[in-house]
Amino acid sequence: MALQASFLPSALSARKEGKVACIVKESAFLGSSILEHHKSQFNAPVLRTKRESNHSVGVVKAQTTAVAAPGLNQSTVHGKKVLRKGVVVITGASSGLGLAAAKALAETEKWHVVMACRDFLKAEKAAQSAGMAKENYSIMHLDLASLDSVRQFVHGFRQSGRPLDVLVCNAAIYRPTARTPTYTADGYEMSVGVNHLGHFLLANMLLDDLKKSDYPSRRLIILGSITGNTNTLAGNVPPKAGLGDLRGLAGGLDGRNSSAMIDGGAFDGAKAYKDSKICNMLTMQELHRRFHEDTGITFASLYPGCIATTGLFREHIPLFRLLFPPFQKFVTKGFVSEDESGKRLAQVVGDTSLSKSGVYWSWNKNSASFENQLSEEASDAVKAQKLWEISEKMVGLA
Ligand code: LMG
Ligand code: NDP
Ligand code: PMR
Repeated sequence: MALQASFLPSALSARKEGKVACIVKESAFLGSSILEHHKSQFNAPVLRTKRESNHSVGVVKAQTTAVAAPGLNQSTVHGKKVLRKGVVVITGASSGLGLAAAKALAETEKWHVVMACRDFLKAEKAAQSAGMAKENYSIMHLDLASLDSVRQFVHGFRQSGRPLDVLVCNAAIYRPTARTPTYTADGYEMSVGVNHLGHFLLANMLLDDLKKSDYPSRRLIILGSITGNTNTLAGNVPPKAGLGDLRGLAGGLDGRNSSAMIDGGAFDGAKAYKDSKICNMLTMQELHRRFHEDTGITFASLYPGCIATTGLFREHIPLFRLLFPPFQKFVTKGFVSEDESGKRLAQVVGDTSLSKSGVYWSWNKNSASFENQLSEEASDAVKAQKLWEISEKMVGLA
């Protein structure tokens, strides 16, 4: 992973010179009045990739030079308020929920989606096959399994000159059949390293950018899940999530000096994922406690429903992958399509009715959103603070 990360382009973006056609009507997203047929020149940043040979290791190394261009600020045209496109960064937008949300947001023409992905070509193909118009998205490289890559992403994003209005920490891996742990470039167990620690650093670094945004509603969203909440039936399917006293995390989560599991126990790939989701939900609440009042930023988490068809289950046994979707559709009735889940996440990104901070959103069977209750552990403020402090050290912020 370490090698892979350092040799991949740090930031890539498809070149775009888009024109933003705005529409007159009360926007469902943020409810601002937008002017019809007002074509605003939106000079999207052009990130040019300069490939150069790295002779010492004989591989191609990419560098990026960014040409910053100004965004379109809120202004008044013919007496009407014109809201510039919102800029939303979505991690792991190359498949599943992230892609579906990117598509839903891009289709509104009110958002420019920065798809932060580890596989540039996969993301480009995914965006194209989803029918996303070129001016509504760009792709930047981000491998959450490397903290260096996270830092490079932030640097590249800033160089692009775009403002940041919403960050969605969506990417995740799930390794239910793994018998032994694998590790990130920084030596942390992979599921927690990618799903929690990579996002923890990203969120902390990009907080400054969110603070600078002049957009009416700035948001930081982290995906949670029902399976990390032991106050539900799904959360009681073994192995159950549980962080214990965080001794494995405090010990470095490296499987050598300490356990590869947060609670210090024996490695279990499915549990590591569920643990990482508790971390995600605790982090959202800790962000809310630390920063909401001062910054006005909305911090939120959500359970989008059981999207049983996504790539998340790619490592599960074939029988599971075959039976899981009908099981969720007909037995638990918790199934949700990728399209529907994408719309749900898009609501949390931009809908005015979901602007409350510190909330874990869920949807009922009629797809109406509600504020859900987190399990005792996933809402433990003392644990959240301890998790924050240990995580800060692990990602080099403290
Ligand atoms: C653990 O296994 C692993 O040990 C761990 O390593 C990790 O991978 C973890 O969370 C991930 O999973 C847990 C899991 C493995 O075992 C169970 O969940 C045990 C219960 C399995 C029994 C399911 C009974 C469901 C009853 C439904 C009633 C039938 C209605 C039919 C409706 C069909 C609609 C067309 O489990 C698996 O990997 C899957 C094993 C498949 C069991 C086959 C059972 C046959 C029943 C067929 C009905 C379809 C329901 C499939 C349910 C699969 C989803 C769990
Ligand atoms: P997918 O596997 O379809 O999508 C996960 C995305 O994360 C992919 O784009 C993947 O990239 C990316 N990713 C994985 N590892 C890294 C990495 N190291 N760096 C950057 N990106 C990475 O899964 P889902 O769409 O189902 O999951 C999305 C989110 O939704 C997750 O947070 C998950 O926990 C949550 N969720 C999902 C549920 C479900 O039922 N599916 C239910 C509840 C929550 P690549 O395409 O290159 O593999
Ligand atoms: Mg679960 C009762 C409702 C329900 C819901 C909403 C889910 C969601 N699951 C439910 C029930 C059950 N599941 C039951 C009764 C069983 C035993 C048969 C069961 C089993 C099961 C397995 C083996 N479920 C799973 C797995 C997985 O491997 C998935 C997982 O844990 O991924 C971490 C999973 C899931 N069930 C869900 C959801 C949303 C998932 C996966 C996604 C996630 O949490 O991100």
